[in-house]
Amino acid sequence: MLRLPRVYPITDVGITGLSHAEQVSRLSDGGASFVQLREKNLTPRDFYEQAKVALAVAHSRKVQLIINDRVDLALALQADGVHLGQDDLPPEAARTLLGPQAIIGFSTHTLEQARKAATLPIDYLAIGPIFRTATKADTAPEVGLAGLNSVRGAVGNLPLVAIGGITPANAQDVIEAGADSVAMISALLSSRNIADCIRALLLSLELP
Ligand code: TZP
Ligand code: MG
Repeated sequence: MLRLPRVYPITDVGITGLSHAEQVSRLSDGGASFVQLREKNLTPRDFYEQAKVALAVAHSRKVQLIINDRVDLALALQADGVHLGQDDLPPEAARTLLGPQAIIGFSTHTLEQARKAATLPIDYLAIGPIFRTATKADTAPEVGLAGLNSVRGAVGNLPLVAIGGITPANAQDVIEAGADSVAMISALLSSRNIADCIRALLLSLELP
């Protein structure tokens, strides 16, 4: 069973103005051991080039790195895995392509989707948006802490990542509602010092 760190950082070039590689470097300085690269604007060719550099940085620091959306890039780069949405390649197909060792994560937005996802060949499930977020356009309705708690109950001990509107101020509540890990984009990446921010979060959310 995959053991995710309490904080699940996701890169965003638009928010930071930094390359994916530089974001991985700063996150790793703050203690991140797992990062998702998320890129919605570059061509596949340019994302491939950027992800290649980011992966070299990650692996030189023993950070696991997974790629949002693109199974082809994950495969070509030998990344640690992929994070898929409801409209991406199905997790079964990704598993066939990437093999048993790859980390495959899958986004869900409702209890029903989460129930179905729990039967798929995935390593963790993401549920969100938990709260309102400006980072992703056209998100599904907010799941809320009660919704998150129902998902926790429905998916057994499958690793569960909560995403959407999570900040240092509400992260503890999200963990208490049943998430194993909190994904963060804007709250982490728009902080003055990314490394200090994730370091403090990892410390505060550590298991007792
Ligand atoms: N999926 C659901 S909400 C979201 C994604 C990618 C955006 C999360 O960003 P933030 O800034 O942590 O709210
Ligand atoms: Mg996606």
